[in-house]
This record gives sequence, structure tokens and C-alpha cells, in this order.
Amino acid sequence: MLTIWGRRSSYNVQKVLWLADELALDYVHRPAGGEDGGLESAEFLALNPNGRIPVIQDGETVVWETHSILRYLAAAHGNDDFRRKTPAAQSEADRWLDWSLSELEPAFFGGVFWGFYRTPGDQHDDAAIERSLARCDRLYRRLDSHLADAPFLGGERLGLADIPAGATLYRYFELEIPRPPLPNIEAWYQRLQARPAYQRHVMRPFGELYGRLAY
Ligand SMILES: N[C@@H](CCC(=O)N[C@@H](CS)C(=O)NCC(=O)O)C(=O)O
Repeated sequence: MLTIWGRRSSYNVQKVLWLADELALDYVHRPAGGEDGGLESAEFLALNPNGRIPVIQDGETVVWETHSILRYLAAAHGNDDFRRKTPAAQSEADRWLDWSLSELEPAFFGGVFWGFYRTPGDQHDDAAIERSLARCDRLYRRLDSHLADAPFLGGERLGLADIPAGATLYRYFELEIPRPPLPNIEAWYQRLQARPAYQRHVMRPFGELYGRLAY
């Protein structure tokens, strides 16, 4: 049995739940972190000594670090759309996971979502928010150019590449922030919004996080 640990408002947990449902996996969800707490318990630290969510247990196998979990689920349970047949094809998906982790998420989730939305207004660093917004403009425009060639990041069908960057879109488009014209991303976002798994796990109200730095 697969168990997925982590509160539903965590964007990293959302990626894992979204993928699990795209793969039609049977799993138990265990809320943890945030208001649910429990990350410092001995039971949880035995799973992830970092005390962070998400974590999965798949039989005897425990995996932490979101993108390692995504790769594990795709390798262990994925179909051809999520587990590519050659190293070169797999690298096309992998690069978007790493790009999202090292470029897009620090700019959007770190700089804008954390700096603008989660940080109380009287503590805003306006210059830093402006820099993050400018960085997001550049990165989302780059993504938009890539999406001119295919409906999904990895090609004709949804794949692993779409999960991390796609998981940023709901909050990116819901926040009251300036955005450049992104016609290809908007079309991609519509395709994602049509998917029940995306609706269920990513398109979730996030007001509980407003002005909240606690977790
Ligand atoms: N590099 C880790 C980061 C994990 C992380 O920071 N998770 C956050 C939620 S997104 C967390 O555990 N926060 C504490 C909490 O929710 O209480 C990963 O990608 O899994």
C-alpha cells in the first residue's frame, strides 16, 4: 500500500497527489505539517529526518524530496507517458523537473508567493518582490516559447515534465500580480484545468496561507 504524507495546501504535496491520481494509484493520504503538525514526531522523523513533507511509503520503500518522489512514482508505477523509454527521452522530462526546482520555484514560490502573499504587508520587501516578479516574467516567457511547439511540456500528452511547473500555475494566475502575455501557457493551463486530478489537488483555495510565515 502506498501512503502519501503531507498537508494538502503544500504545493510540493500537491505535485505528488496530482501525479498519484494521474497514474490512478491506490493510496492512503496522511495529513502532516502546518496545522496538522506531527513533523517532529519520532514516527515522522524516522521516515524523513529533515522533518519535511511530502514523504511517501510504498511497501518497504520510503522516499522524501518531492522531485525524487515524482521520479520514483513514475519509474515504479508510470506508463509510457511518465516513464520514458530511452535516457535521452527521460532527460527531456528530467530537465523540466530540475529547471522548475532550481529556477521557477525559487522565483515564484520563494520570491512572489512567499515574499508577497505569505509575508504580512508591513514586512514586505518591495524591491525583492519586484525583482522576483521580473524573474518570473523571464521564466514564464521562456516556458511560453517552449509550449509553442507542443500542447504539453513533454510533448503531445501530459507527462512528468508538466507536474512541477504546472503546479505553479493555479497560484500564479490567482494572485493579483502583473503578468506578461503568455498565450501558450494560458492554453496549457486550460488543458491542465480540464483534468480532474489537477482540479482536485492543485486548484485548491489557499487563503489559509495569506500573511502566514509559520510553516
Ligand atoms: N526540498 C524539499 C522541501 C520540503 C519542504 O520544505 N516542505 C514544506 C512544505 S512545501 C514543509 O515541510 N513545511 C513545513 C510544514 O508544512 O509544516 C522537497 O522538495 O520536498
